[in-house]
Amino acid sequence: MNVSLPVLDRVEASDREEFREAVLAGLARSPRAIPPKFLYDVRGAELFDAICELPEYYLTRTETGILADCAAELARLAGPGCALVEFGSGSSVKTRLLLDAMPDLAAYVPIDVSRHHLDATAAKLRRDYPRLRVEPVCADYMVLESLPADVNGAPRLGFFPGSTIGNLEPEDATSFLCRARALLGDRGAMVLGVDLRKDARRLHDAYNDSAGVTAAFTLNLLRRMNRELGATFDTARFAHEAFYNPVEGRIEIYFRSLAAQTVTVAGRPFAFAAGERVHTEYSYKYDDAGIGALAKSAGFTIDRTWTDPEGLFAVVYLEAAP
Ligand code: AVJ
Repeated sequence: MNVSLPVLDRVEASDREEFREAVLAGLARSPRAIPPKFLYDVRGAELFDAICELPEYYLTRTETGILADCAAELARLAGPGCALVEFGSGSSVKTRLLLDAMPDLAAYVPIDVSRHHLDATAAKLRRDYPRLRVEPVCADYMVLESLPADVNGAPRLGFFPGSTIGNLEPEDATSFLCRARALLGDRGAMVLGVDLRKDARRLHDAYNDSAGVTAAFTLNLLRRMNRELGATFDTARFAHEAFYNPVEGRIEIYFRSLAAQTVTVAGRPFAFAAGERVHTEYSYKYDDAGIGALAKSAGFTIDRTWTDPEGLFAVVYLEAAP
C-alpha cells in the first residue's frame, strides 16, 4: 500500500508504525514501560542537547574534559591507520577531539539510525576534515552485523561515549559489547564513556534540574504520542519522576499520572490510576569492578582508565581479549 510513497515518507511511516507498536505493547504491559529510544524525536534531541548544557548535568562537560586531556594518549594506544567506528554518532564535539588527535585515521564510520543526522554530520566533517574518509552507516547499532567492506584491513577502534551504555540493562549492555567485539575484530579496541557511582544527591540533581529541562524531555514523549499516535495525554496531569536506586546502582525515570484518568492512544483507551508510573529510562552508574566485569563478559580487557579529578566519570580503553 505504501509502495508509491517517496522514500523519506516511507521511512517515516515505518518509524511511526514501530513507535505505535512499542507504545501499545508498553502500555499493555505491567509495569508499564516505553523504550528510551523513542524519547529522541526532533524535539527530544533538542531537549537532550539542552540537558547537556545544564549546570546539574555534569556528564557531558566532564567527559569532554577527560577526552580533551587523554586524546593524545588514546591516539598512541590505538596506533596509526585505524578506522574509528562511532556507535550512535552525535554531531558532537567529542568525536572531533578524537579526529583532531588522530590525523592519520583510515576512515571514520559513524553509525546512526537517523539518515538525516548521519548525512548532516558527514557533510560537516567532510568540510572540516577534507583528508578524512567518512563512511556513514545508517543502521541500529544494536543489531548491526557488518561494516563497509572498504574499511576491511584497518584495525578498528570503537567509540561509545556519553554513558549511553547506562541506558542499557546489564544483560543488554553485555550483548551490545559482545556485538561490538565481533564487529571490531581481534585487533579491535573500544573507547567507552561511563558515568560513575557517586553521592546520591549529585546523581538525583542531574536528573531533576531546577530549570525543568529534564522534566520537559520526559514529558515530550507524551507530546510525541499526541502528535504521532493521536493520543490525548494532558501533560499538566502527568509529572516527570527520577530517583537514584542505590541497590541497583541506577537512576530510574518515569512519567507519573497525577490523577485517575483514561487516555486514548492510537484509538485505544488506557486507564491510569492516580500515582501510576510509566517507566521511560534507566541510567546505570558503574564502579571500577562493574566496568571490569562488563568488559570481561564481552571479551574485552581494560587497558587504561581516565577519570576527572572528582571521579565523576570514566573514559575506558578496552582491548579485544586474546
Ligand atoms: C543519553 C542515556 C546518557 O542517562 O544521562 C539524561 C539520558 N535522560 N537525562 C543519561 C538522559 C535524562 C542520558 N543518556
